[in-house]
Amino acid sequence: MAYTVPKLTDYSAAALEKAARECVGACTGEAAEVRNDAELKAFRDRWMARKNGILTQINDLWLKGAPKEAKREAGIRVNELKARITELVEGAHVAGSGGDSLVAERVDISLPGVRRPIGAEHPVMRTWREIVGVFQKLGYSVAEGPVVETDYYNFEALNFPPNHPARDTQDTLFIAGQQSKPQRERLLLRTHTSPVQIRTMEKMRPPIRIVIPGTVHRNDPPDASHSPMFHQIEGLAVDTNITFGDLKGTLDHAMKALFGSSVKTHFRPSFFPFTEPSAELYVTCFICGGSGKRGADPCRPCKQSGWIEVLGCGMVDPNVFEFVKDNGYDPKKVSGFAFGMGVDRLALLKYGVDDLQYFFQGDVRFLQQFG
Ligand code: 2U9
Repeated sequence: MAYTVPKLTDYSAAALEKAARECVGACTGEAAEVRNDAELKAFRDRWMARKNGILTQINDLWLKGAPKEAKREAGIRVNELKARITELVEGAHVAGSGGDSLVAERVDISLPGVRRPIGAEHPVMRTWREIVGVFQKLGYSVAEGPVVETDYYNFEALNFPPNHPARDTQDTLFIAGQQSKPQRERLLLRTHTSPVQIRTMEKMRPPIRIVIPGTVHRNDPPDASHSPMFHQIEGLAVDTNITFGDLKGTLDHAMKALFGSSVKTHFRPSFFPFTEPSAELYVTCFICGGSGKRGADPCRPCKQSGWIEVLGCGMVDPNVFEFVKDNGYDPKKVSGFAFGMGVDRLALLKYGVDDLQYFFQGDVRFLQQFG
């Protein structure tokens, strides 16, 4: 039988307690019977409707009808009851649709688990880590520095004098609104990580062996082999009596560690403002093994030459040491070699990717191949 609010004649504590217990019992029972949204609405209305809902009836019948001396006690009881009923009605839900019912919490352990896709290291970062690791094993420390640099550290201290045409080889992104400053203080996005070598030499006296990985920017529109942002790793070794032979031995070892012990290295003369003499380093193409052919087809990465250019290097130009001479880098007393490589380009070659843009688009289908 559906619950109806009884009239109270006995206002003793025991009678009020009994009436409240029956009311809560009825409400709990009805809440458990709710089967769908329409029933849930009807249940809520039946108990909570301002006009003639059960709580309103209780208020009218039990409270307003209470004799004067019982009003206070009845008021406390009715308020407790209202709170409990409100709690029950608000917590009610359609059976099986969630909430705190035991049925809803039952877990089907025969269902497959939730698969969490496991990420993979980005191929550029993996190449970065591998290269840095090779030099760390040789005793090199890792140094890092700011991406927004001054003209002084990015160009002047690296032997690119103001207005020198060598600056045009690195199309630079300048920070706006710097014209009122002296040129050497103007800010730009570093075009190479070389400023960090200067900053490190200002702080640390020779001998030093450092590698500097980092992002650099150039005003190059993006295409299959260019990006306005890319990654470089540069290295610097300064000591007494460092020779071009040390440079060749170090880089030959590094290339074998990176690309396999069978690669051969080959140096060709080049020019950079900050090194003299300068060279480009080539390794035997690790796609075709130096033959220039892939089966009957020509090998594309090395353009059939059998050699791939991997980095630039050279002996630090004495003019560069002049800028840090006061910290122990007197070009008459010390010498050093430096090298620089594009991490993204090496990752392209290593993984046989034909478009640099894939690295920066964040397409999961591309990245999943490296998982
Ligand atoms: C100091 C002195 C010398 C760093 C060097 C190169 C040669 C080089 C390029 C490789 C591809 C840049 O990413 S890339 O476009 N780099 O060829 N970099 S020597 O020489 C230094 C650096 C700092 C103080």
